[in-house]
Amino acid sequence: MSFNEKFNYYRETFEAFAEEYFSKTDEWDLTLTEAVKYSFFAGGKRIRPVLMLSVSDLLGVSFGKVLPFALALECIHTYSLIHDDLPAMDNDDYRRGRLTSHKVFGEAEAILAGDALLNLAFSILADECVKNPFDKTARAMQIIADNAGISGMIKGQSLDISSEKKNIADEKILYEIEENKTAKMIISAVTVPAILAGKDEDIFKSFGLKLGIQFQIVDDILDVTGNKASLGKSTGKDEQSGKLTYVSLFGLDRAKERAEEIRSECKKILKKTDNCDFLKDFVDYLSSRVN
Ligand code: GRG
Repeated sequence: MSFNEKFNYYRETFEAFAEEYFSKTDEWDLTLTEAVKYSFFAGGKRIRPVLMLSVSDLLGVSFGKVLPFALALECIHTYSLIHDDLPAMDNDDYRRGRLTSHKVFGEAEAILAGDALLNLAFSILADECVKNPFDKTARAMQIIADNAGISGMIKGQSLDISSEKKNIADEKILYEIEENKTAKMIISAVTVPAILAGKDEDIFKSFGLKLGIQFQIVDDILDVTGNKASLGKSTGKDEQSGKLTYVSLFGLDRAKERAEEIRSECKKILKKTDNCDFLKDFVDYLSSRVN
């Protein structure tokens, strides 16, 4: 299978599982259910579930076992996008090619849709712990919680907002933002299968960190060079709001060079693992988004 075929296979496997899961949620309040599904099925790339399924394939973890974790992670990711788009945060009108949740359902409903997705994630993970009361399941849930929370994505978002407000231009803080806001969720995607398989997490953790930083720098570059039609969201926002990004600190050319350097660093880490062609191609796929 080519990289694209495999990517689509993982993506469709995830999509079918998510659709089946959400089809059983009709008893929920109608407007809120609609708001939750509107964002969840808005056509995101599903990068985190795809990565989780590919590492599971690599390590021999069954999809049946890992899919609830992928669903929980994508619920957390979707909630973070809904909240990030709110007027109190990035104040965006478009996401995933359509109007943002608060533009369609109003702010209160958008906040609740995000809250519902976050709680749903932990409900799904708790169900897994109840069904499989083993250390590995609880440890996988712990990693997802820590990486999404106050020592992870939320910390990164908070640093991002405060650096913007205080006009901070500091490389150390930039790295902390990239690491926490973006990379920690990617780290969860690639380490959960290793935990479930009882394999060494460290290689996947360091790969996830590098890949996440590459992902964020590519996102910063696309905010300058990309367009709304292909990205599905407004561009030029970082400069407008005075955001601290790799591009704002070092310029576009250096950001492109750095993305290339990190691409090689990701590949170097993968040399320590067998049969990881899909992950190597994934690194190239990320880079290709800006080339
Ligand atoms: C609100 C707690 C809280 C956190 C928000 C996700 C986020 C943190 C901010 C969004 C802005 C941003 C640039 C985040 C970095 C991660 C990133 C590039 C997210 C977009 O992820 P994609 O490209 O989106 O995977 P799709 O729509 O494809 O799922």
